[in-house]
Amino acid sequence: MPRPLKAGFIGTGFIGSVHVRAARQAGAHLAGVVSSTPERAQQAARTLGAERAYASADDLIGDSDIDVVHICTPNHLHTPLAARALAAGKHVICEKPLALTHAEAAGLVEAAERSGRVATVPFVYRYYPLVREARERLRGGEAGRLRLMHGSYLQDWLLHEDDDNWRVDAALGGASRAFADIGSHWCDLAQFISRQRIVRVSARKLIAVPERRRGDGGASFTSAANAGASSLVDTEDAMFVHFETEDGVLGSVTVSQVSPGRKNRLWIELDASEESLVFDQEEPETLWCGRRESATVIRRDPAQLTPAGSMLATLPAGHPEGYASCFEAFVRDTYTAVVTGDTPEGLPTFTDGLAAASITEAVLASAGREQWVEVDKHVNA
Ligand code: SOE
Repeated sequence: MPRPLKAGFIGTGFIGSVHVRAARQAGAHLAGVVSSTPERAQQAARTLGAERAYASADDLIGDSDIDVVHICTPNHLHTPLAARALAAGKHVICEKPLALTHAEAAGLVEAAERSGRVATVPFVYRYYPLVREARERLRGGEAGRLRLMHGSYLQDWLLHEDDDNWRVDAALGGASRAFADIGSHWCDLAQFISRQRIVRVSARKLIAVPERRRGDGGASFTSAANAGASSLVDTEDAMFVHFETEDGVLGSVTVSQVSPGRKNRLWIELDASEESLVFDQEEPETLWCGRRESATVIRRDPAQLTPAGSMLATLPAGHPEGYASCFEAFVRDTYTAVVTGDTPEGLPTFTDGLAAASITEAVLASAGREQWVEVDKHVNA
């Protein structure tokens, strides 16, 4: 029997621990972790059940025993760490946004191609069985010709001026905050389900909380402790985007991290000529299919879904699955690609991370110029 893959994790916050659990579920050996301090790394290694704490990211990357490096750090470290891990011959799973700029993301795609290693980005919402079902209904022609895509991705964890997080600081999180962090997920999902690329955008941005009291760096989805001095904010709390795809499908999305009561509400509707399809990631056990005569709610019942959907359903109907199951399926597919050399259908790679970086840069350019911008032609324009 082949030995289990050895995985190392750089970053042990909320998302780092999600990666560790998914890797364990996929059968990896949890070789070690790196955190922002050696003490935190030791604590995380104990809590998460990893073999050891490394003193630095370079120590982990330099360990010839490790096969796969998971990068779960603040955004500004993604590019340098992913480049070093690929150069050291590691397979890489790098959190989104893959890079702070289109140019950096393009460099990583080239580095991944040169290395021949597997390089993926966790656009994990692709792994909901009912997302695959919606994709299948459009592919099979059952829903008719796609005309419109619209929806929103809303959170409230950055609602108040004393809500702080490293993402607020453009030097650590990048010039775009809400859009790069969660709008990128929505656009990836829209493109994945529709199999169409977003090619033009028109955007407006909102900084609803222009000054924030800085805290301790703040973990995602928690309020900052010890709120300190105020500083000006230059990353957006919300973004409104109109877009057009390569086939002329029109769309719009509202992205916000300041919508009271909304925790992680990714909602997408695709309106085709015969049927509208609605997926709400906070209610992921159902897909709403509307027709003029009647509307149906499709449930995540492996016995009723098409093979594309049922292959991702791990539990019988009525036993709710969710975000963690998606993450597990994504990590399992990445490891399958490492072991077999074959890319499972729908695996999001660095190329998809680059596509998200292109859209983000176009959205920022459009919001700045207040005009429509072509996604692939905006760079250095
Ligand atoms: C915070 O907004 C966050 O953790 C994102 O960074 C994730 O990608 C998203 O899945 C949930 O929200």
